[in-house]
Amino acid sequence: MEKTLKAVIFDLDGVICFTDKYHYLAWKQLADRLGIYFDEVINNRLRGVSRMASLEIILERSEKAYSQEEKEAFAEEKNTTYRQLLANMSPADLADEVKNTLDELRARGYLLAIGSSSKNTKFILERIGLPTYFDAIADGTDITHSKPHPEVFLTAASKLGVEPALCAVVEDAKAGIEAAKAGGMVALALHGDAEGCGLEDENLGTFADLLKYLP
Ligand code: B16
Ligand code: MG
Repeated sequence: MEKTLKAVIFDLDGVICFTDKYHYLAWKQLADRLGIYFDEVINNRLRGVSRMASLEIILERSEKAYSQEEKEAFAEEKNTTYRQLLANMSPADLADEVKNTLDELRARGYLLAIGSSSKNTKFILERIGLPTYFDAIADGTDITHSKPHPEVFLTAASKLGVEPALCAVVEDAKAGIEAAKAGGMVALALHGDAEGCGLEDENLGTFADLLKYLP
């Protein structure tokens, strides 16, 4: 890996912490109320995808067509349930491996940022005890184009003041790896459908493996 890399941009859900079970429970509650089939396989398609795009995937199984107004109300309903579930998170949901690796990367001189599709990013970072840890945060509130569009990562790089080619992105979603490559960044895959998707520059076996690739 290039020694000249200056910054690391982390996806949040599926990389820094794991909120997918809460996304699943909240979408499941909505889908059940609407009588729409929803399972873990469909839930996997929602990784890294925006809230409204996630809803469209869920509504693929609906026999009824809904208006834009109804869809916005459904997304809001899901988000209310999701935030109630997120309130259960605490600093115990941040793995020691993740925190120790972040600290070591910072000690090695890298700037650290978050690039997440989630509009709940700041709330989640507060819950896990990292409200002010990162040098920059780009999230769902900053962007109009969701991953695989590179906007969220380009925004993070711009907030850091680092050119995209000198940023590595860590992602668990193939859409995120596509976004990193579209932004001209080094793409590091960790688990999920990012791993082995064919577009990544490296596959990380574990979060701590970052220390092998980022000297
Ligand atoms: P919200 P990431 C993404 O976060 C999640 O992976 C995805 O499942 C979710 O739909 C999206 O955030 C939007 O989240 O409803 O909280 O705005 O993986 O990009 O950190
Ligand atoms: Mg993710």
